[in-house]
Amino acid sequence: MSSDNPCVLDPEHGELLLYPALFSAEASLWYSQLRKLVPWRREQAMIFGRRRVLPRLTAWCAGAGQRYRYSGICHEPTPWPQPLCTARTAVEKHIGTAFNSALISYYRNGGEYIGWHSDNEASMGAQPCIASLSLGATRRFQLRPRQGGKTLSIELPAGSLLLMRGHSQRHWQHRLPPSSVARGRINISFRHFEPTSP
Ligand SMILES: O=C(O)CCC(=O)C(=O)O
Ligand SMILES: [Mn+2]
Repeated sequence: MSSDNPCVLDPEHGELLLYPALFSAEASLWYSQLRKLVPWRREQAMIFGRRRVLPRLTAWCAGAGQRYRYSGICHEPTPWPQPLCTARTAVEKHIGTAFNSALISYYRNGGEYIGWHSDNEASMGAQPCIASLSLGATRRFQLRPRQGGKTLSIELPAGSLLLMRGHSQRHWQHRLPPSSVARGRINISFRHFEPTSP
């Protein structure tokens, strides 16, 4: 783990913090281990009333029986592979917050992406703290204020950690647009999950 200082992306509120090289030493091993060990799934979502296959692979690591539902997707929980436990402990130690779940996405090439959204489901709590760890290819990530205003574009290299906390999910949307890179990327979005219904 390197001891780099965060870059504050929203100086007014200080709720979006980027540590560009926090886990650059560990990133390559975690990427290759997780690519092999995670039971990747291709989920379908309901978007504007139509079933669509997600343009990425995903896995939801959480406690037994803790399903994560949004946009017509129901992620069944899968056990935590060892490298993910190692990464979680390292992230928790650095930022001083505990996480009980992780949504993991595998973008096999630049053609795979995630569209504009906020992670603001009730099950994430009123002020979710999301620690987003990037592994593999560097990709551009964008944030736009919900009230309108300038879109922020940042690069997320392997080993970077983006912290989204406080009211940031209420004030901002984010996405990972398609790109021309050929290499794959894994994103781990550590969260604290509070199931709201059985
Ligand atoms: O891949 C990323 O950097 C973002 C993933 C994301 O927004 C999510 O899983 O909710
Ligand atoms: Mn998200």
